[in-house]
Amino acid sequence: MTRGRFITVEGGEGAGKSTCLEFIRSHLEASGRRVVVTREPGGTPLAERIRDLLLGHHTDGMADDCELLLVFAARADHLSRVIRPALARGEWVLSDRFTDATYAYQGGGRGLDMERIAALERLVQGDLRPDLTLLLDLPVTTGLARAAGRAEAPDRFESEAAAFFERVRSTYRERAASEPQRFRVVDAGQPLEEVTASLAEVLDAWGG
Ligand code: Z5A
Repeated sequence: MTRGRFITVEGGEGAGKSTCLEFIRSHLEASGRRVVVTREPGGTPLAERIRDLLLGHHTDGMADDCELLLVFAARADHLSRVIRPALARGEWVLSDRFTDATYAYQGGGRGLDMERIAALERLVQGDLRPDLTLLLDLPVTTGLARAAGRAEAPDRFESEAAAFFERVRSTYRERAASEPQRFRVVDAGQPLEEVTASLAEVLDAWGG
């Protein structure tokens, strides 16, 4: 059986990933793909528990290396129970964030060594990389203004300063520029109908 395709959606705070994910799923399904929608950190019961640890506030904080290892621990479970089996069944996997987020948040945001992240990536993923990564890019101030409209209290990442999100955005953009064959950058600062029209165009042109 032909292996399915692995598509990831990335972006900073308030980029509209959750909003766009449903559009992407229905666009792919309309062209006959069987699609599994998932997210990181999370995607399995155990990885969702790790997500709670990662996003929750802790009185004594969390060591940066602990955060990095928890992200990859969750990813290992997600890969072995959801992503790899679905791809092997010929299904398409659409994930809200994946390892580019680790480079952006733990590498760019926290300043951890990119080589150590790359070593964990090889250890946990082997050769598996997304086939296509859609980067929803927008100015940090626009994203933070959108996120400020939410009812829930900010989680541990959302509580970071604007400078942290500027480093996250720069890292995403640098990664997109260095891997143009895998990344497609979509201007997420446009009105939603224009963002979804751009996504449809990108998906149709890529084809899989
Ligand atoms: N994290 C990490 O550190 N390392 C890793 O390896 C991984 C993750 C995988 C949780 O991710 C955190 O985990 C994340 C990084 C870290 N922290 N942060 N920040 P998440 O994806 O669950 O969290 P999030 O980035 O905060 O996602 P979100 O809350 O779901 O936001 P979003 O999906 O990008 O945006 P949205 O909810 O679709 O839209 C936000 C609002 O904007 C909403 O009111 C929309 O109606 C509105 N919106 C959306 N698009 C538009 C447009 N085009 N115009 C106007 N308004 C819009």
